[in-house]
Amino acid sequence: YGTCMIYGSGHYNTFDGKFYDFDGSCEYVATQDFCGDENSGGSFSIITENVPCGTTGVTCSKAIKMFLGVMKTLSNRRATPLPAILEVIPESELTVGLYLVIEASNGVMLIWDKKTTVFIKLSPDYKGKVCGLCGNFDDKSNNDFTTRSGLQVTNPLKFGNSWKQSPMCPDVKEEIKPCDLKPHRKSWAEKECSIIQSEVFKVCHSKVNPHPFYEACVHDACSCDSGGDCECFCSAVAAYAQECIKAEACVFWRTPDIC
Ligand SMILES: [Ca+2]
Repeated sequence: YGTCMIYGSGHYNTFDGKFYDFDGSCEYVATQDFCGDENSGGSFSIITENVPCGTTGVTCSKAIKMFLGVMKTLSNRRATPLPAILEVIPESELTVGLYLVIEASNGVMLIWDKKTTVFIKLSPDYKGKVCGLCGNFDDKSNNDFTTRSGLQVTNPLKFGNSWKQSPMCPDVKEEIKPCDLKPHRKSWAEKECSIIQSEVFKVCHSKVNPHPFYEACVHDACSCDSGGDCECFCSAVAAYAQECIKAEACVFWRTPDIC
C-alpha cells in the first residue's frame, strides 16, 4: 500500500515521499483516479477542505470528502473539470483508537484523526493512475508536482492552486511564514519541536529524515495561536512518529508532560 499524509497546517507527504507545504483555504483534490483523458471515468475522488487555523493565515484540513462510485464530467470542456457524483457507495467505517478508518472495497483507505491529520492509503493497483495533491504514485518523487492540466511544475503554489475544486476560490499568492509573523513564538516553537531531532527519536533518524518534519513542526507551533497550542505541536510530532513506525523504527515519545 502507498500512503499519503496530510497534516497540520498544510503539510503534505505524497505517495512517493515528496514533502511540501501548501496553505490554501478551499476544497482541493487530495487524490483521485480521474486523471487526464476526459472520456475515461474515474472510480474515486478524495477532497480535502482546508480552512484557516490561527491568525497568520495558515490552513488546516478540517473536512474530508470521499466519493466512490461512478463519476462523469459535467461538461466536456477542459475548463470545468469538476466531476459529478452519480453514485456514492456506502462503505464500512470504524474507529480505531484516535482514528476514524474508512475502508472501501476498491483498495482505497482513509484514516483520519478527525482533526488535521489524514492518511490516504491506496493499493498498488493505483500506481501511476492517480493525480492530485498527493502526487501520481509512480515511485518517483520528482514528478509529483503535476498540475491538473498535466504540466510538471516546480512551484508548490502553482501546483496546489491547480487542484482547487472551485474556480471561485482565490489562488494562493505567497507562501506563509508564521514564525516571521509571530517572532515571539519562534524560540518556544524551536525548543518544543527539537524533540524530533533529539535522542528520543534517534533510532528513526537514519530511516526518516527528521529535518522537514522539524521545520513543519516549528511552522505549526508558531502559527497555532488561536487555541490548541499543544494540539498543533503534538500532531506535528505524531506525524514524524507515524513515519518512523512505517519505517519500522518504533519510538516511544508520548509522556504525561508532552502530549
Ligand atoms: Ca510521482
